[in-house]
Amino acid sequence: MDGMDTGARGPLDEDQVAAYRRDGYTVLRGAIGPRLVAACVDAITGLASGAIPSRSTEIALEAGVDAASLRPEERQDHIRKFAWFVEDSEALHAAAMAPRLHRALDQLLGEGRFLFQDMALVKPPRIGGAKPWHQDAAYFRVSDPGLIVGAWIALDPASRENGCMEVIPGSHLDGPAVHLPHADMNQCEIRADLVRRDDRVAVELQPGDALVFHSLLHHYTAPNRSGLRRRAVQFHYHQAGLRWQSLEVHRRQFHDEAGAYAGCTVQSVPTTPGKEFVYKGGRQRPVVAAEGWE
Ligand SMILES: O=C(O)CCC(=O)C(=O)O
Repeated sequence: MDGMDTGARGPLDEDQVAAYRRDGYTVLRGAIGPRLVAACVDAITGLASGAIPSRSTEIALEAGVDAASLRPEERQDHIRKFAWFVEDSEALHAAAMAPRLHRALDQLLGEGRFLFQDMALVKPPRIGGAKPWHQDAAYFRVSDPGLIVGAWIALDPASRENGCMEVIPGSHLDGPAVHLPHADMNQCEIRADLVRRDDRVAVELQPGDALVFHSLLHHYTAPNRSGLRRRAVQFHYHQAGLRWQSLEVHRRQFHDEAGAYAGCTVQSVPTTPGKEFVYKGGRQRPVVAAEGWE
C-alpha cells in the first residue's frame, strides 16, 4: 500500500467498517510505511541491547530465561514483551501516532482519542510462548469497553508458522467473558468452554499492516516454534469520554455465574515475592499525528 486513502472518508472502505462492527476486527494494510517499520525494528533492537537507554521502557523475558546469562545482543531473542516505550523512541512514538492508522480509527470510532497503553510483543524464534485466549478489556477497569480499540502492527511477516494473531469473529458481541486468573498475569485466559475454537481465524499480516480490534474480541497467539522472528507493536487507545473505574465496576462486567470477579486485573498468587502485580490503569497521552514518516 502507498499510504493513500482509497475510501471516501479515509483508508477503510465500507466493507472494512462493517467488518469491524460485525466481526470485531478489520485489517488496515500499510498502517505504517516501510521506513517507519525499519525504524521501529531498530528501536526495539536498541532497547533490547541497551544501545537505546530505557527511561520508561519495561522489559519482560520469556519464562525461565536468566537475564544475567545473556549478552546484550542476545537479549532480543529472549524477550517476551516491551511496555511503555513511546517516550524512549521517536520511531515507536510515531507508529503509535501514525496518521493513516488514526484516520482509520476516526472512521470506526469518531475523533478524540488517547493512547493509553503501548507494548511490543516479540515472540522470539523457537522459544516464544503462547498468549492464551483472552479479551483485552479483561485487563482494563473502564466504563465502556466499546470505547477502546487495539492496533496490533506487524514488524515482521506474521503467519500461522510464527504465531500470528488468531481471532474469533463476532465474539465481541457476546460481551465480557469469564477469565481464569493466573500467577503470571500474561496467562490469564477465557474459560475454555466459552471459546468457540472451531470458528478461529488466523490473521496473517505483512510488515506495516495493522489488525484493528475491539477490546472484547476473543484472540490468541500460538507459540513460535519456527526459526522466524515475529515482532509486533500493539497500541491501545480509548475515545474521549471513557472513564477509568474501580475493581467493583469491573466485577460487574467480568464475573462468573456466582458473581465472583473474573477479569485479569487481580493476580491469583504472586509469582515472585516482592514482584506482586499492582494494577495501575492506563497512561493517557493525547493522539497527535506524527508527521514526516508517510
Ligand atoms: O502478540 C502477541 O503474541 C499477543 C498480543 C496480545 O494479544 C496481547 O498482548 O494482549
